[in-house]
Amino acid sequence: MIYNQEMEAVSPELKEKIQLERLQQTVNRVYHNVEFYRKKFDELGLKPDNIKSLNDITKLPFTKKKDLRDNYPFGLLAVSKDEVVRVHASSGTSGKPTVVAYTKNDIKNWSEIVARAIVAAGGQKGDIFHNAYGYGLFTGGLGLHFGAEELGVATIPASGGNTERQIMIIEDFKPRGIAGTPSYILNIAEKMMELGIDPRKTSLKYGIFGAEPWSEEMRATLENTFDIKAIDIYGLSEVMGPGVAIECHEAQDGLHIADDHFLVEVINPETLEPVQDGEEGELVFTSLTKEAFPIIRYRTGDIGSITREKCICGRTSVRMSRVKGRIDDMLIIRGVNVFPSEVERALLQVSELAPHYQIHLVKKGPLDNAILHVELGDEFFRSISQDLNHEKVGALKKNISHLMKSTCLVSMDIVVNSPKSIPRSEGKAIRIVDKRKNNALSV
Ligand code: DLL
Repeated sequence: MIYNQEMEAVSPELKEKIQLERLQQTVNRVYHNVEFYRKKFDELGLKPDNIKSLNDITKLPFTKKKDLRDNYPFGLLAVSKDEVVRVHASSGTSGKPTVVAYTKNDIKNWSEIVARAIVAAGGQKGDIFHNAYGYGLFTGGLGLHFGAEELGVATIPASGGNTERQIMIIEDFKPRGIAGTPSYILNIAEKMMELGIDPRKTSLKYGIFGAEPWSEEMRATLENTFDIKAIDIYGLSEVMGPGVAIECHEAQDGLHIADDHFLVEVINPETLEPVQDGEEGELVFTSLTKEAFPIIRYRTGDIGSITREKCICGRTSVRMSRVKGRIDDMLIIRGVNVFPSEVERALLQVSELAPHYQIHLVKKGPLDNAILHVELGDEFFRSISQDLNHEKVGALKKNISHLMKSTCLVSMDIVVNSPKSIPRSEGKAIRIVDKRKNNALSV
């Protein structure tokens, strides 16, 4: 089923017409209402009238996270404060958060976009829907919540944390759908098993997972653990929040971008030139309908690719690949680039391990070193009489080390831990722990 057939399955020609009109409106809006953009346009000798086709987007300046920080908190608003009905913020790794804002109309559009996303994921009116994304300044909780209400599902605002209570609610309220970060939902499954509850026997049929990078192997783990369809949802607060793109349950093959609201480009992060469809690069988004916080060519820092090929579900949008990770999270280990999600893909194939890991960056003499922390599964741990010095652990370490070399082309020290010793997340998982003084992720 498609929530908004008219728009989601619109012909590419009409879509482009709508996009151009909306792009021109957005460019006018920011030029006249946001000093930051007016200055940037003037520096480039650019007037809103110069945007005559969708290709002219490349004439526009990029926006970066730093621009949001420099204009903290409300410097990039394109409406007066009395039109703002909601504020969200994303916590930066350091310093002040980046703040975003929404008018009533923005919330209406966002809710519809998320309603479309839930339907794409296999949800339908009348469902009970367990929302385990955090409620608060983070866009996950309220973003999914308003979309679910718009669709007409009974929404449980569970938020993140208090896992035993979440399990009681799932057992008693019998939701069909669940949403949360993949790492937290896995955490719920683990707790269920500890309590003697079989996650495959719950009422759940589909899960909407995102807000952090995850792999196809993690999808298989989640689908097998819960006997559900696991659907990838993408978004970021600067562009709107969850729902910028969603996989359809029909194909589970790329995420449909809500491209009547967000125009996507993929660029080479070094040259800033566009790359071909299908080629990997940095995702860049321009909002087309946002009023309070329009954003022009936002450099997400996320690595992915796009395709314009038809999807079997009937939606006609551009699709993006899974996000491999953020450029900032890419490790350069002795000259080889590797994303934590690639490490995850390899590790999840090792049956002796639990699907939890962390990469620690430490100083080793004058050099930096990456240490991969993995965790044994319960069954294997019991089979070696809980002895981490068992010879099978030594052999396992060697195997993992070989696997890292053959699949990720990197050498990492491996530390094998007992079950449940790697910290569990209640929201976004922490995959990289930087124990060095400087923060450059190059080792
Ligand atoms: O994470 C919004 C969101 C909430 C998306 C719930 C999906 C579900 P931020 O906190 O601003 O917003 O973080 C955005 O998270 O730039 C990506 O690096 C990462 N991210 C989000 N979704 C995915 C995904 C929300 N499906 C940042 N796969 C983005 C990989 C993702 N990374």
